[in-house]
Amino acid sequence: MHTARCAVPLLALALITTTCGGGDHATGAADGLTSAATAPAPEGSLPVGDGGGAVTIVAQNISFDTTEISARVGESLDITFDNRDNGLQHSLHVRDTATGDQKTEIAAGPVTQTLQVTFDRAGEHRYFCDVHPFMTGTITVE
Ligand SMILES: [Cu+2]
Repeated sequence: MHTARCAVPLLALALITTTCGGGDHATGAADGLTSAATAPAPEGSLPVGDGGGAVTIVAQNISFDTTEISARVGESLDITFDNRDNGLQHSLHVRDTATGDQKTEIAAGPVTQTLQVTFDRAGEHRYFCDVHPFMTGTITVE
């Protein structure tokens, strides 16, 4: 009998390197992205500029809704002129500001315009519409 069995035992080198520490879980959970976006949100209220005032004058039905305004010498007054007369032209013309007369362009509504005026002397200052001179008001400056 001649049975030659070449039984080469494959010693499987089971080098199973078990890397312990299975997966680094959230180690650095305390860093970074805490988005504390503190947005200072000024709302849509009328901005009162530093040291000045603001007022809105509406032109509607060929008249100003505001005809009495107060202001102070040397302080700027931001006027929003809101022409709501559809298809009708108005302007806002302010007399005797620190830089002379100031006025918006004559424009047909609906349109909103702005005018910033400053007065260098006290008293009553008239304003009116160039198209309709009977549309008038007074800014009392003190
Ligand atoms: Cu007018």
